[in-house]
Amino acid sequence: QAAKVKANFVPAKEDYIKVYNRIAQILDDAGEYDDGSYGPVLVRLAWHASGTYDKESKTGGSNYATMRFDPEAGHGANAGLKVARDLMEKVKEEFPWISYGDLWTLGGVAALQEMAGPKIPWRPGRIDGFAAQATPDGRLPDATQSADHLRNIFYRMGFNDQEIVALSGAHALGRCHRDRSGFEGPWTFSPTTVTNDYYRLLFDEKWVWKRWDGPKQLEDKKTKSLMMLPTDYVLVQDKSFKKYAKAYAESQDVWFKDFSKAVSTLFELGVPEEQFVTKEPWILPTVEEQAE
Ligand code: CCH
Repeated sequence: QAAKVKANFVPAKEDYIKVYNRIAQILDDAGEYDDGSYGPVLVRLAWHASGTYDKESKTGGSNYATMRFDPEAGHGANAGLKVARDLMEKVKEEFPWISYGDLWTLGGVAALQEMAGPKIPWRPGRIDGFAAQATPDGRLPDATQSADHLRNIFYRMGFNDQEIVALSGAHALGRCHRDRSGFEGPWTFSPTTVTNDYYRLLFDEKWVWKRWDGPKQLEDKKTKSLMMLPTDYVLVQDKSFKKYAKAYAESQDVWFKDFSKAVSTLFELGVPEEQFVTKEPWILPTVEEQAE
């Protein structure tokens, strides 16, 4: 009888808000982990689950949550994301009706919004797929490469130069981990708050190649405590990218607007329109707004 009730359960917006709130609680369970929040790694999970999309073959993207399966789980780009998948598994146990694709992208939305970012329009409808739908390695960007590579990877998802630059500002958050990517350090001084500091720092600081035995990365000459990947630095070297990076450095509002739109699109890559339960994406309230 209980199983039958569960099978007939049709979640409403309020139910997704409950999941959002549970994720918001988990963000702060981080304790000594990194900078005290699981937010950045959850954003990265949502992005890597979505960024495998190929618009030509219409494969990859967030629909089937194929990073649950090997070999995709073990792809080099996904190193360290087990932390995030395990956190989301706890939520899945409490809300078994939600698909993994919805859960992981909602995790990204909750993390960004709760870390003072813009609202990310989101809607449910992703379904759980199978290992056979997992994507081949090499679909996510390689940080050691140049502008051509960034364009190849992001154009394949359907994005343009402006969107590439807007999405990259997510590196205001979190850090690189030696034991995950090989790179080391945070991009900004406030890695658990969504700000346009990533762009500001790219222009305002003097960036020099770090002398070390690790992969090629830059450090800020002044404090040597921040980093940029070769692919981050490309945004102020390539003429077309630089124009957008400058605009985002000058206005957080302009960036928030473009970032919100691009992230919302990113998280829906690979999901057939007819699968979504609503035409108009939802703007979910933050925990703070719900308390008002
Ligand atoms: Fe990223 N990212 N990312 N990134 N990323 C890394 C960490 C984060 C690239 C490489 C890396 C986006 C785009 C790119 C986040 C969000 C986004 C790391 C360190 C590498 C390397 C991983 C580690 O060691 O833990 C490259 C190349 C690109 C090319 O464009 C986009 C787009 C987004 C989201 C919209 C976030 C957040 C992190 C921090 C994760 C953490 O654990 O702190």
